[in-house]
Amino acid sequence: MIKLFQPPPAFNAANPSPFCIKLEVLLKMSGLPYEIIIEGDPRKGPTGKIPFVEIAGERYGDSNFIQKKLQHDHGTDFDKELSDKEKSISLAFTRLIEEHLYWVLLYSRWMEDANWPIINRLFFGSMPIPLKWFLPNVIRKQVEKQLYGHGVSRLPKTVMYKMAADDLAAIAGFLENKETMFGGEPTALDATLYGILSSIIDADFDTELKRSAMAHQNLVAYTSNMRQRYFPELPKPT
Ligand SMILES: N[C@@H](CCC(=O)N[C@@H](CS)C(=O)NCC(=O)O)C(=O)O
Repeated sequence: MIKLFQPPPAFNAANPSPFCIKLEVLLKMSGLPYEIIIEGDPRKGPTGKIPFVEIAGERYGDSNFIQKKLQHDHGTDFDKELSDKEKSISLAFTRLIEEHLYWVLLYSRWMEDANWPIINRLFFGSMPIPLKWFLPNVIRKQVEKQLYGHGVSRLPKTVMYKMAADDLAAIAGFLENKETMFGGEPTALDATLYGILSSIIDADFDTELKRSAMAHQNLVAYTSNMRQRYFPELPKPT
């Protein structure tokens, strides 16, 4: 049985992490048996990030690496219906989502003063005193450094959010009125896309990103359909 280590649902989404939502959707798509182990500390994983899995006693990190491992070890090819050209498009959108859009999401949650209290409460609220007096700000500083290292936070905020709005418009333009990105059964890209869209659209944060995403009716419908399909137990988003 595959063990999936991730934090519990939060913010009205299946998970506070878009990568955890993605991996859980991939596991659901694969039909392989798995159990969730609640783990909020990324340092317990082999790459220092969540999600991570344990398969036959070994721990593996990184959703993309785990996707490949499922394919290699269990023959679960999430993209078997796709042509080579579609696979190239899938990889390009995956990188757009994970290497750009995700970072703007991270900024909007951790750096915006209006949203920081929500993050602080969820991740640090149950910590004992005196940890919760100083640790949240230490970790927030680390996230600030990561965002600066990535480069996204060096831009004026309006430019950064406009670039993310362009990402969302590109995704919406490709999706059109299809139920999945490539029109057939959901593929790995749909797991990735749903992870980020649910984090933007369903999650209880009032962000510039959410407004940009919700301007695209097809993205809203897609997110709602995917939620119904993979997480029917979750309440309807407010
Ligand atoms: N490339 C990784 C990214 C995972 C990731 O960035 N996870 C975040 C949570 S959304 C994390 O664990 N961050 C903790 C940290 O960077 O210290 C994947 O695909 O799994």
